Amino acid sequence: MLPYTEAANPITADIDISNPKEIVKKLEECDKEMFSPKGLDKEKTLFSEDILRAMVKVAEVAKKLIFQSDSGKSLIIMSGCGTSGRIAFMMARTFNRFLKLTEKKFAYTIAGGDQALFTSQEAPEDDRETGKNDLIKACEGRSQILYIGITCGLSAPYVAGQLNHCMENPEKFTPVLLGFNPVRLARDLPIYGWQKTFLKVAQELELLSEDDKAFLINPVVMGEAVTGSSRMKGGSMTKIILETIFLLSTAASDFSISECKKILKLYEETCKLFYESASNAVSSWMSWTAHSFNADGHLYYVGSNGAGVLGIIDATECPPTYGATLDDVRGFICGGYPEYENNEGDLGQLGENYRINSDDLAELLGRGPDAVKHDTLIIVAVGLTDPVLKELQENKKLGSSIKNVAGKDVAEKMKVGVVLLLEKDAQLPELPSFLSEIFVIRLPISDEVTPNTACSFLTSTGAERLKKSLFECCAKWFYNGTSTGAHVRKGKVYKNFMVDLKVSNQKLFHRSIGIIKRFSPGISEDEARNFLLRSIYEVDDVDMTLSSSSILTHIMAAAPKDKVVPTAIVMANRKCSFQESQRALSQFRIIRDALQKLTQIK
Ligand code: S6P
Repeated sequence: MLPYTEAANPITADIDISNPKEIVKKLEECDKEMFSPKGLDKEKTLFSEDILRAMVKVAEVAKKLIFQSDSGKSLIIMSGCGTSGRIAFMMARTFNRFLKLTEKKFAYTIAGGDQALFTSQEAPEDDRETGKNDLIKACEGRSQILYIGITCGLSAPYVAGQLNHCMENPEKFTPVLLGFNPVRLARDLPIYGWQKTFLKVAQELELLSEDDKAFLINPVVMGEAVTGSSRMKGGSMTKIILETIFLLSTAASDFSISECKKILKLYEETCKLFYESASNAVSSWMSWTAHSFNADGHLYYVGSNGAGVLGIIDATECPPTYGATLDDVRGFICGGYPEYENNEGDLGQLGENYRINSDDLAELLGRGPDAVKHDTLIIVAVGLTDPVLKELQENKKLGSSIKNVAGKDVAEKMKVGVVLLLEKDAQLPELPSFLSEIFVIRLPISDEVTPNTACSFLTSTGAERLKKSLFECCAKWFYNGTSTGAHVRKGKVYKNFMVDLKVSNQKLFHRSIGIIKRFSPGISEDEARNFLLRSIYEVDDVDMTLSSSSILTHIMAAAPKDKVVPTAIVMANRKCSFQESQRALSQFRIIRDALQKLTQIK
């Protein structure tokens, strides 16, 4: 059986031929599965007793570590690869800010280091030794550690190395595994230079969890809207679970399963309200962005605080998910690096794509109206005091540069708009007239669902923090929906698979074989692997030397190449040579059109 996180979701089987409104509807249905997946009687899901119990236990451990008297020695560290690592970073940032302690209590590690917060770094995901070393370094000087390893697929070797290190040092670490597959579906494939697989590590941890020496939080959330794209539900669920745990540990004097459930129910309600009030906004921005992409334009996001961070995260995920260029989608935050608060500080010297300040966006727009006329800019503001609104209202650097490109009375100009996330009764702020579109998303819609009323066990600052977190989720759903839908509309997705993926780590190597098999009727897994190798090495025969080389060798050969998987699919379907397949594909600009025409898949 395929792990749930790698399975195609029937809800989005025809997302590639859906219109924007239909796409949003499908995304909504998929997101709702986080809270109430259907037909899963035998699996643990978010509201299962075991999951809630584990969350409460972890919150108790966290609370002890944060507030105990020798607290200088304790640390809560979260870690992961790709989106999982980015959410780990965001949670550390959020709760360090919330606690305002002189000594930071929350930390993160991410495979590939801080560069991975801005550009995708897939290969380090497979490196369990570096995972272990990163953890050791991050924990220097601390003797009591709550470690939360996040891997949606229960598969990342980087996280396996860290979990294993925790289990070897139980006097120092309490390990937690957070992901979205049952243990039996954890990855059981060799990890380079190691005798253990992820499955083995997860089973050891499961055993320890029977005595509360480790914890397992792994509700099933069903397949992603775009198969395997764990930046979506996986990332959202990670954020929701971690925020719930840390709100309990930092802002509730007393808590049990019932309080945990109340917070989660607010997220569920927010998801429902978001789609009720934001579907039009998402489908409109999705269409405009697709229009930009088709004219070789770009999508920019700008926001502040958590909404700014999430815009940058969403942008960073587009190259690995959709083969987008680093410039296609970019995110910016008011205040830049000092606001971002990542471990390694300002990385702007690494290049254009590491410049994240809203002033950098202002400079980019300074190239003039003609240079950006095909682009789309979305300003996301949370509440009336959001600094990004000030930028606009007071005509600061960003505001005046936007006015310069969007305020002109010409037929073709940059599409600029604001998405305002406001409380139910908040008045609409005054905004400059050159902003062509203003969407308002109001939460909560009914009074019963405010954090203060539904979660009266939280301190008032805790309830405020929860409110911000709920708004942030809306911002995440908004960004994810817009960028996913725009890439779908651009023809990047075939059925609900991103077929033109980069074969740049073990997970993606195996996913590629699965995709080739699925779209090449009648071939076996071995044959699919063979076609993949033929495509990677640009040959028509795979000899023994090639076929027995390590997966690492294959990945290194494949990573710099384009259209590896589509080429293999066309070879398999048309029983043709590598050259013929490449020639056939080169007739098409859009991969989805190519596969529709060149294969027999219905
Ligand atoms: C996001 C994308 C990747 C994953 C990364 C870690 O859509 O799928 O960046 O975040 O591969 O995956 P996992 O399963 O260990 O969380």
